[in-house]
Amino acid sequence: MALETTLSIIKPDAVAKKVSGRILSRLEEQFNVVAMKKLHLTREQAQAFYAVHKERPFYPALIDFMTSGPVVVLALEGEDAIKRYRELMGATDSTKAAAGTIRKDFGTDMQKNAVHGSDSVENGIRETRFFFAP
Ligand code: IDP
Ligand code: MG
Repeated sequence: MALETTLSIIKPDAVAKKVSGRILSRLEEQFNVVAMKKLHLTREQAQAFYAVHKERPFYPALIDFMTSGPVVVLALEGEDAIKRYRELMGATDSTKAAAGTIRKDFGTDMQKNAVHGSDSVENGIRETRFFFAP
């Protein structure tokens, strides 16, 4: 195991439902929150952040969703943080996420799934740098 950094975004659906504080509590229990800010993503920011998905059919709707309201962005640090945070988040489809996961408890469906999390060590570093200075 190694000390890793992963990027979390509390998405517009969760912020609108006023559960960002409850989600933050779960994150703080397991990770060191090294940076955090609330912002409203511009279309340019959302398009650049999700550029890897730009050929996917859900991409236009994803950009609309991610720019529909404010988000909370957090850099999380911990041992094995990428995998451990993916487990804490749950499956992409909130309706199929395991009991006790953030997406099961606060998400709605495949798109409105409450949180983002990096999927690899490299993307954890890249996505953290997208939002925060070193
Ligand atoms: P992840 O967030 O679990 O890593 P990704 O495949 O990286 O899932 O997709 C990024 C985001 O795009 C998802 O969290 C979700 O909000 C949205 N998304 C992914 N697949 C679909 C889909 O099939 N329909 C609608 N939205 C989707
Ligand atoms: Mg992903």
